[in-house]
Amino acid sequence: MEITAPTSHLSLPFFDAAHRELGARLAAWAPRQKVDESEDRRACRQWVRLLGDHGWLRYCVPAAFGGALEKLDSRALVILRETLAFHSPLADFAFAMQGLGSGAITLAGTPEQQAGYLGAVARGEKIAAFALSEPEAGSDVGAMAMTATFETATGGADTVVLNGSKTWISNGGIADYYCVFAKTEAALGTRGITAFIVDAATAGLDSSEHIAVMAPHPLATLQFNNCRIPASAQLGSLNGGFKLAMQTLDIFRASVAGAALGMARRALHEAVAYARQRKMFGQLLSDFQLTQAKLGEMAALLDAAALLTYRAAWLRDCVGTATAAQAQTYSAQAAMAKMAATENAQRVIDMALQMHGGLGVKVGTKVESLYRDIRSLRIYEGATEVQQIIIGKFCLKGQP
Ligand code: COS
Repeated sequence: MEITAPTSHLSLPFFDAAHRELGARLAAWAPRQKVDESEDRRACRQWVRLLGDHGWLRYCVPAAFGGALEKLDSRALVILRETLAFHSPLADFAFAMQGLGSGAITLAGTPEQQAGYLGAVARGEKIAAFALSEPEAGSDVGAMAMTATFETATGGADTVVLNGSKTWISNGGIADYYCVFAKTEAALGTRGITAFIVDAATAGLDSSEHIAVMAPHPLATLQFNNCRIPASAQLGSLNGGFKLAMQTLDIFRASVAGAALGMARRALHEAVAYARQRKMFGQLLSDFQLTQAKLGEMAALLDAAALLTYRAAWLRDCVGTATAAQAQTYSAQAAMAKMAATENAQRVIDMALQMHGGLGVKVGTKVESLYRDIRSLRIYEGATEVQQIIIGKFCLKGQP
């Protein structure tokens, strides 16, 4: 039986008619796609191809470069991720990484860089990746050790030489290019980082070290060994890389919340369906007040997170981030959304699993895979603790 993602939340005033149409169209399309997900890298490539062929990746880039909408629309990103994650967390991953891996080019790329990469990302012809984290620099981005050194050749073009390593890189090993952040001024911490676009085939870049994780998806450690790229591959301003990384993450953090909502909605759907048919002690599981109370708690946790998520996305789309105060408010609200949605989703999924009893831990059941799928969302793109710090700093500025 085909399971379709719910769309009733799209009637909330945060959304307009185009969002409702998008959500309904995707909810009808997603359950009909059949991808063998037993091998994560092959499956991810297949999802990128499918999402590209059917136009969904066009929401990852602006219209000037083949995108569906004039600019990146946070509410569309949230709806897309929520709906895809309801059906397949790997499909959501494939979609999200095309956006995260091209976001810095959308925000700060030269016209040549935008023309060279964004259309191909939107068609699913180039797989994108965002390379920020290092073995000793995860949450503490300013501690990164990877270096980028400019060399001026006599009579030739300037070259940048990259040395160091990146880790936990989603799409590592299958990406066609990486947006890489490296130190251009070692002593300047967050103020000494610059971004570069590095094509995967560049000599001196090794992406072969695959990292196996509990919910398999393409993930690798990258080694840069005297990796030489043209100076024209610099992305954004010199030493402006930290802010560019944060601005990129700001857009996609609200969409991580969307993905968490999709997984939580699926868990609630599974719990309700199971409670309605499972018999015990002479009645249905759904007849027990204990079950009803749990379902009530799950639904409220989900809706609380959904409202924060849609508010953050609406704020970015409709109020904007043009002034410093608007940008800070948006950062804090996106952080609240990511924190609440991923933490609440973990609880909702855990409750759904508990309701399934032994079946909940049987490999291959939907709640079992959701339990593994949700865990990394509380860590990647800024762990819950990082979101708490962002929100806390905002409160201390007197803007709760
Ligand atoms: N947009 C624009 N500028 C921002 C910004 C944002 N969202 N956040 C911070 N900045 C600016 C600050 O205004 C500050 O500017 P000045 O140097 O001009 O004063 C600068 O960046 C440094 O900011 P801050 O002092 O807050 O940096 P910290 O080193 O304290 O880092 C955290 C703050 C922890 C919040 C940040 O490093 C972070 O988000 N870490 C998590 C990284 C992450 O998500 N990793 C996962 C990688 S992708 S899977």
